Amino acid sequence: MGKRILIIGASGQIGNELTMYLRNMYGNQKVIASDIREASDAVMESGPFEILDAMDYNAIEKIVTRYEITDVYLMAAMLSATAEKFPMKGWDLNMTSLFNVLNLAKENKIKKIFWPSSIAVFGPTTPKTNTAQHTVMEPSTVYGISKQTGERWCEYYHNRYGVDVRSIRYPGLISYKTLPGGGTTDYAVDIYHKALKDKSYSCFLGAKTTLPMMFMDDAIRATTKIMLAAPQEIKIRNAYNLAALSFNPEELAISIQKHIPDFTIEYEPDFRQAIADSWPASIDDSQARKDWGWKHEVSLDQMTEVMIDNLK
Ligand code: AKB
Repeated sequence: MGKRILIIGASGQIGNELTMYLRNMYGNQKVIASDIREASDAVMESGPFEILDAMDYNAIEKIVTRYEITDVYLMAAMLSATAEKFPMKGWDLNMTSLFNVLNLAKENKIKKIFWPSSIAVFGPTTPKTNTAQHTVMEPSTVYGISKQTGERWCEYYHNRYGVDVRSIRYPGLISYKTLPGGGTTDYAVDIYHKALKDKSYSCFLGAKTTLPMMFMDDAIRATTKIMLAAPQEIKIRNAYNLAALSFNPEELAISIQKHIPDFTIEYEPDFRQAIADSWPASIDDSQARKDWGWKHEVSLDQMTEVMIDNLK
């Protein structure tokens, strides 16, 4: 039997683009999109879609059986800023959805899982620059705690039950197709929309807040690459560090000013500043590069050009 994929969280920032990319790779009917709400027109019109609550094990199991799913990409999650407002809801969603797919794999109902982790697994005591794969990890946000715990469970299910689960620690992701929702790195998407609309942006992070970031095309490439790798190449079964860019709001504004010279930015840090301050500024992803050949392609200025051209 060939590969049949279920994307849980296909309406979100990553899920939307991942669905279209995988449909292109494997064929529209082989990639079942699902979410608690309807997805973009592109996703809804190009292949199967199911309304699905990631917290409902029985509902996921039914879809897995009906479509004979082999691989699940679990992209549903509550991100860092929203989870600080709703800590228990964030914890419940992020953990229950993960256990649902891990248990499906444990019971041999699916073969392979992709589950995204995040740079949020690191915390204020983690070395800030070139943060290593193995280092101090004391996350201070609910989202970070859920991702770090999730990583431990992924490794446990792999070691104990042989579950083929693969994960990467996404940095902030930037795309023009779908808006992010509820993250601390969302400013780096928002800024492009406001630059084109108003020529000014009020940033909720300070000018010098450097964070690891990545253009969505690179993130999708990394996601599909790790899933295509031979099992023996995946040496880390919690989650791989993954890096591309590191910049702060001031540097991003300068990149935008190359296209919109009268663009201005001001800084009004809010509660998200403390979250950003607890995360690394740059990431050492040499292990991902060595184990499964990860390589980013898009620079800051290239990303700005694509963002502005497409949002215009
Ligand atoms: C967030 O800001 O919460 C996410 C992330 C870094 O995982 N974009």
